[in-house]
Amino acid sequence: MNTVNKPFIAKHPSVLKIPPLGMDAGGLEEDFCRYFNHTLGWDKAIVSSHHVYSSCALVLRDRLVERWRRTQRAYDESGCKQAYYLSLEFLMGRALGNALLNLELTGAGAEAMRNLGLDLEEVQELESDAGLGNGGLGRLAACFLDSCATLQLPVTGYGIRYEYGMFRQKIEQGRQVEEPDHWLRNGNPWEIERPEYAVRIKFGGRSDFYTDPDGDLRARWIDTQDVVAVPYDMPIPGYRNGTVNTLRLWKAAATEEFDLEEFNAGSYTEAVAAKNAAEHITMVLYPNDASENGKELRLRQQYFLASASLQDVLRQWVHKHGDDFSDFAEKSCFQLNDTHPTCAVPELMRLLMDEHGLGWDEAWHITAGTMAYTNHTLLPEALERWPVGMFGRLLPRLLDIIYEINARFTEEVSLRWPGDTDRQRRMSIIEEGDIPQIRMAYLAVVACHSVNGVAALHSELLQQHLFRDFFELWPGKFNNKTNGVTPRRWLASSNPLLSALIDRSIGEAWRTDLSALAALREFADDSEFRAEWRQIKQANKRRLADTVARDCGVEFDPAAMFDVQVKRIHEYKRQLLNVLHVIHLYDRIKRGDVADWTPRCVLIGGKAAPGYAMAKRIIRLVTAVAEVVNHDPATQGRLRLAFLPDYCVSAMEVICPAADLSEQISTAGKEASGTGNMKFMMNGAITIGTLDGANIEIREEVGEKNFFLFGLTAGQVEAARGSYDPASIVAADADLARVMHLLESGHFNLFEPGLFDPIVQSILSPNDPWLTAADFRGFVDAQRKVAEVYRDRERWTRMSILNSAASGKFSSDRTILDYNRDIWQLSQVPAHAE
Ligand code: B1H
Repeated sequence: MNTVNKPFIAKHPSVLKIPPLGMDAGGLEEDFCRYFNHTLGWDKAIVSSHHVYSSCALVLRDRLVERWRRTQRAYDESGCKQAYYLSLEFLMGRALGNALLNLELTGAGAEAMRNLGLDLEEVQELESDAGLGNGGLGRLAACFLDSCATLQLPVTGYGIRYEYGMFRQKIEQGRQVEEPDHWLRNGNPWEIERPEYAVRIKFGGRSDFYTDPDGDLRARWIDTQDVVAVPYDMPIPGYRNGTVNTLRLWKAAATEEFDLEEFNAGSYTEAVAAKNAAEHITMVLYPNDASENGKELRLRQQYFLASASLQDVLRQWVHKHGDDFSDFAEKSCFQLNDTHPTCAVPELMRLLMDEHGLGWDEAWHITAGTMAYTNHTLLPEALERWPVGMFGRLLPRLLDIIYEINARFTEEVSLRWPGDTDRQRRMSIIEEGDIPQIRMAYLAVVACHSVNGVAALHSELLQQHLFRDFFELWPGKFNNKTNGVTPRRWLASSNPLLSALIDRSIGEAWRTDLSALAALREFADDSEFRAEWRQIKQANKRRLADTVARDCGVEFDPAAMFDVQVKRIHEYKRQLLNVLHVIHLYDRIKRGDVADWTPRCVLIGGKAAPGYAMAKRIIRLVTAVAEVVNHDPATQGRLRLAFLPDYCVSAMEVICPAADLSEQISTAGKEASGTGNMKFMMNGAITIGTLDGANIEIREEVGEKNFFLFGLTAGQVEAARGSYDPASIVAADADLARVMHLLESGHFNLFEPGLFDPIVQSILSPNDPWLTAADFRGFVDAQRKVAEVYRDRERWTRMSILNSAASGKFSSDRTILDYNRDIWQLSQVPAHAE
């Protein structure tokens, strides 16, 4: 490592004084002007709006850094146990509003901006989302960091600093078009580069076995092509508690000598190309929420993250304890966010054995003792497998270690079930076949001391199906941790009007103890309170209607019911079922079946993986149906449909406060948890949903009367396999038959015949895994009930309030306390007062 970049340890005490929280307001304006005039905005020729935003961000960052230092010092000095959340995705969204809220500066910030003739909300809009994630899994990681900081738990996030995050979605001629998301174009004021902590990452080469001076057989990984990982730190402020945790993101860079070697050989352009290849590793986020498997670059990303993060943790350990790892497992815990960072298992073994001289048993004890695995999906196509050949070429030393883990594990299985070779084959980490594959989920289960699912049903299904054999072997490893979302971003910050009403009614404690919202229950019977609740929903709906008008060109009437489904486009999530319902409503209107009609505006939004043709076609269907419905005079005042382009974190902040009805209609057993469902519930939307994922727990909390249930259960879905006959379902249901006829007749694709044939075929296929036709009747009936209840405004409002009131369980604070109680066992460590 470059000596110039060695950390400089300051001996002098900090000279910075931090005023108490909320008293930081003084000086906001001056500080802003200083940044704007002296550092950023000095070129008067360009009055750049992004300089306004950057100046604001830097003013706040200054107020975070001293607290950041003190928090990290408190962790370091207390010698407390620490946890590391390893994730290929952190879907952070915007940081400015969050920093203001957590520093208690929202009001003062707005005033400072006003005094300068600026509008804080407009400034906030200038920030690009940090879209370093696909959807639920990445956003969960972001909510968890917020909760850990708020609970003052010593948890560090480790991820990748993708140059390009989740693609931007445009809709052109009704179709999804992807555009690169160059979110760093204008710089990122929230990150601090830490070149002094850069580490080397090995790829390729081979294992070399040798006998050390003690006569022990050891291995080293040689002839490698190395890449450098450079950390960038982002501050994670707790809610008004002085704590600032760290999200450390790694960027890939070429090694210096690699450049030089090539350069000295006279091949300057090759040297530059090599540099490029190295930097490719962290260039772009893979945009698949249920992955396309087997891409080598993706494996490079995964190993890069695992190795860099582990080396970083071990460096800090060795700095304090030398090569004595006897307490390491008691003081550290790694939470693996799905199998994506599971290379951490063999990598920790390698580092401990090859680099720090430990024996296998000791290294295994530490690895198993520190690693915990969260599974997020049962979908077979999302279960990661790596071809042994590719893995061995890229990470030969890790493959040795995986083989050894598997050999020892297989031995354990054969001792437990002697002669059961079928079971040995079933449970093997290596799947044999023409192309042998490494089953990453099995590797994670074998190596980790804890395996959890993300909602009660999901955890149950993991034990009964995917990990059945393993559950038999080690029942104590398995546990559930129902997901949650942070109420700071998803209620306090995104819904200021409702937050203020709640504060006035029951106090402010809910922001850090969401179960306090239960006190809202008694207000459900207060008609004045209900009127206020309704007015706030109306105001939020007007704001969303503006967005929809601007981005979709569709007029939404805030007096109508806002029926919303926003999430990744995937067949199992059944946006298609939603569209079939819209077509059915349209058909009813055209038939004149409009007595006691409830006007409804249906909003659908979400991104399709670029290679997922069926998902893209479903988007095309939404836009085609919208085109017909919205332009038919008969639907005026009754029905609107819009597809919202580029659904993302900051869009959800406008959407969830404005929804009346939350669509959570996945095929039962397929959605591991869902987290959008929780954001909607907190903001007083009522759910129409299947018994899937966390919906089940949502319904339990709010009571069955306040939830619109429909559809097959996971058990019934399972049982339907082999006997499903959609054609006869269609034949027996006049409404569905009419909907199918409209689709088949080309009513929505007059100029593109055949466009929706694959969709029609999928619905009519006996092999349709999503059972769309099977749940149509139940869905339509439940929607009729929804419409009827919505017409009774007082009743609806009561249900809306009761949903918010019952959402306490779905705070990520509760989830994190569960992780901490059962898996991490960290102490809460307040930041140093000075
Ligand atoms: C979830 C993923 C996922 N489950 C592969 N699995 C990915 C799989 O890039 N990849 O290869 C990325 C993401 N994401 C979601 O996790 C579940 O579908 C949701 O039900 C759940 O709420 C969320 C958080 O647990």
